[in-house]
Amino acid sequence: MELSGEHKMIRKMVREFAEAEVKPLASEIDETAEFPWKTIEKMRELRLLGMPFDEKWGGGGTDTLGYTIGVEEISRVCAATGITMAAHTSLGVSPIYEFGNDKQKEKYLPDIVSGRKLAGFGLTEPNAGSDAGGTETTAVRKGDYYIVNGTKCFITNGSVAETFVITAMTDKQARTKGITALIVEKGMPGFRIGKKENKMGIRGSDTAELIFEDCEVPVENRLGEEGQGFKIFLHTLDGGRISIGAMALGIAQAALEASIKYARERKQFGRPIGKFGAIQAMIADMATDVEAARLLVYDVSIAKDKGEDIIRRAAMAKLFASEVAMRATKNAIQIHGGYGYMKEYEIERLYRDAKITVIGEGTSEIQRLVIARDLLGL
Ligand code: COS
Repeated sequence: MELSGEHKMIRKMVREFAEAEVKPLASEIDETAEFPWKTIEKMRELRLLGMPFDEKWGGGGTDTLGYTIGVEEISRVCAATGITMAAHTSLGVSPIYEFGNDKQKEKYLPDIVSGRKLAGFGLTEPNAGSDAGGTETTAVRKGDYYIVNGTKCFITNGSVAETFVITAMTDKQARTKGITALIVEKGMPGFRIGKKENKMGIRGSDTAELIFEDCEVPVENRLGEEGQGFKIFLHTLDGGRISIGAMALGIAQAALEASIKYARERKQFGRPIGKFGAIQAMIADMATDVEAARLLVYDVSIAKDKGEDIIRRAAMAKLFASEVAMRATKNAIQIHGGYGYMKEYEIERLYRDAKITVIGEGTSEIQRLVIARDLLGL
């Protein structure tokens, strides 16, 4: 796909930044699982934490495709930083940007769109993963407040973000139509951060529990009406799935580039291993996969800005790109042989980082369910 001059510039700018500032830390934050605050500060200065939002709120003013390219480029060098950016932007900021009233936008957007404060999204619970409607967190109205009780788990940016949008049940009988979205802030009485997770991959990103114990959330922090929370969240996840597709694409691109470089340099049986058909086939398939994933992810990014229905296409792009990332990183290790298995070569990190993309923001099984339901209309 031929990109416009503006999109090419975005790629160039983000790639230069990623190579210079993000890549040198990728291995270290993977090893130490330390959140890359210094990188986040630099991303804030470049408006990389609010790329698709209006400049009046401190955003980058790009379209969704520009943002997709941004997440792809950051993830190409460090998926942990990529997911931090994607979760903040697509899951943390977007619901307030799209569904907030004027007062909520004025109160929250300047800080989170500019990235002065990080944002997160609290949907998943110990007993509500794929079944996102199974939310057990409750919000009981008491005067001008909701009293919130429950636990959210596996929340990206959980311990580093200051503003979250969460789901809570306000009417259990109404099932998914009884779920309400609330904006919560760190520091609200009764809201605390629980366990910080020790993960297989994307280790430099932050994942933590959010715990609510009789937390008082002002009614004015309700996003939309009571009962609209489930649809707000599913809509938000459609956009989030594009960003996970972009992250997977960046990881797959990195695996492809490393494999090409290694296949040209590594000599066995007196010649570069890239001369052997078995290696050529893996590289050819990897490149074809990456190209196809890119087309799907870019196409749905453009469709989103046109206001088209993207539910199926976002699921397809995320499903395909994440499975491409799995295949590409697996074969990149195979091409690198023993060296690929060693931490020094940084290929095994790509493999570990790729795995979350077939799980987070809806497993591959859920994406197939969303696609099939849409096609079959059942
Ligand atoms: N955007 C807006 N509304 C949507 C929607 C979407 N993408 N998808 C469905 N809806 C609506 C439906 O139209 C339905 O509305 P009505 O009741 O008015 O008809 C309502 O939401 C409920 O939908 P549905 O009955 O399909 O809900 P289910 O509980 O059966 O399941 C799935 C929905 C499985 C698709 C949903 O739970 C899901 O996406 N699960 C995965 C969650 C996930 O990704 N978790 C990871 C979070 S990581 S941040």
